[in-house]
Amino acid sequence: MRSAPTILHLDMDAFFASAEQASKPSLRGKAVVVGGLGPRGVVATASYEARVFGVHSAMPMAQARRLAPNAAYLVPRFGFYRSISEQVMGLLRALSPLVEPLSLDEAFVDLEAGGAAWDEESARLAAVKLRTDIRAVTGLTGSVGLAASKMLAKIASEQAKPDGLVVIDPGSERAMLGPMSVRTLPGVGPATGDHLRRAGITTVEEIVEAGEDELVRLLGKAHGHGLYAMALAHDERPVVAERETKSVSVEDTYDVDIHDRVRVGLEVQRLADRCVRRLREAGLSGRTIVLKVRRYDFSTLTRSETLRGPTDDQAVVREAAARLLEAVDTTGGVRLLGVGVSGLADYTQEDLFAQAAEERAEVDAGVVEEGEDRSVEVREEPAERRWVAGHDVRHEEFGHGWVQGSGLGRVTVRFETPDSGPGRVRTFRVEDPALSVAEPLPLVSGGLAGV
Ligand code: TTP
Ligand code: MG
Ligand code: MG
Repeated sequence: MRSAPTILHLDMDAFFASAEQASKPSLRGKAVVVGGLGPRGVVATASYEARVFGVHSAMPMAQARRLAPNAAYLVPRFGFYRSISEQVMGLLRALSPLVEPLSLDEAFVDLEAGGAAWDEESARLAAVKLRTDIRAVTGLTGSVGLAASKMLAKIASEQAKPDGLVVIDPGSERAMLGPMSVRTLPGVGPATGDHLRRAGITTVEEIVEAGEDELVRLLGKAHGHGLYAMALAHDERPVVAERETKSVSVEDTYDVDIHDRVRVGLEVQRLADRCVRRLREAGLSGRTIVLKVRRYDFSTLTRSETLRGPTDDQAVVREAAARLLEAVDTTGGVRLLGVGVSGLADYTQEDLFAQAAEERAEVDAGVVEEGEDRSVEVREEPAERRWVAGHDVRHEEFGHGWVQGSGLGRVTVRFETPDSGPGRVRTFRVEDPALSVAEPLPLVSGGLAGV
């Protein structure tokens, strides 16, 4: 392990909710909950003001409404968050060629590789400047951890939340990790956490006490060995900009074409399970699930679906593959099937999967036909669903605003912009011709100017 804390981990604070607050001045300092508003909707995230009431990610929306009835409830705007994410990742890439994004709001940076830092002091300076730049460019805050390894840098940024910087001094790692929950360690999700708890292991210290042999007995060779090393704070994983392994996939060719739809479904499940096994063996998880089908006439097509966070969960990969299969015509018979996972990461965000699996409507679905241009399906929006809570609109007379609510043939709009004060609310008929859907405005006027 290196001797200076030059691995940086950044994670934006209450990302979706903060983006909404920056976009809508009337919501700043208020409880904001972003998530699916449908009957099975869950919370994507809550502003820190809403967390005070106990609202958190992956909680059913109905429960959030009971806890925080006066919060603002908004539908996620992934395109908007992605554009902010690109600005943030751009700032990170200016620091080092080795930037490893884990999700829209989170990445590792190897400061040493970019020459941006070589010891604790220079690392601290780079981190302070980064946080200032992020604020200037996006108007949002991010928390930063600095340490000598990826695992510890991530733990540090968690401790720094919200809007802070924490440096873990090399040498102090083991004492710090000892009393922490096993769930702090990478690769320990709810399932592994439960498994360890049943064996009487709840803290990192207890992993060390149990010993490597016991861990291997409980979790298998690769996982047990890896986790034991993490518990000792041994983490040599490099920050990788471009993963060498771009995807993990398995496929089978059949001697006789399969015609039976049920059998095709079972084969796809089996392949999904095998693929997950390979993924786990490699200690990876991935965001994009790919289904490959070669038909009786050798026409081959692939379908893919991108989840909001990386998964290595068998049920999630199975479900995604089954959904993708639904859209494929196999009536003539199939001669080859494959299931793959790409968009690989070595961290999983397990609460994301449950949500991704539940809320199909909000999953980014992409369709790739071999030999054709990449095309993304766009669904027609029904007229009555045009005014989505939280989305931006423009009125010919009153200018830019956002939908505060709609129903009974009316839509309520609050007219404000990121650099205005809190705005006024007006109500219109849903079919008012002066009102149209608008793109989000940049959070900081001038965007990247000066950076
Ligand atoms: P996180 O970084 O986990 O959470 P956060 O940024 O909202 O809050 P924190 O300050 O604790 O980092 O996730 C980033 C975004 O990903 C989050 O704003 C919304 C989305 N997300 C989901 O959609 N579902 C989830 O279950 C989680 C955890 C996050
Ligand atoms: Mg975050
Ligand atoms: Mg995050």
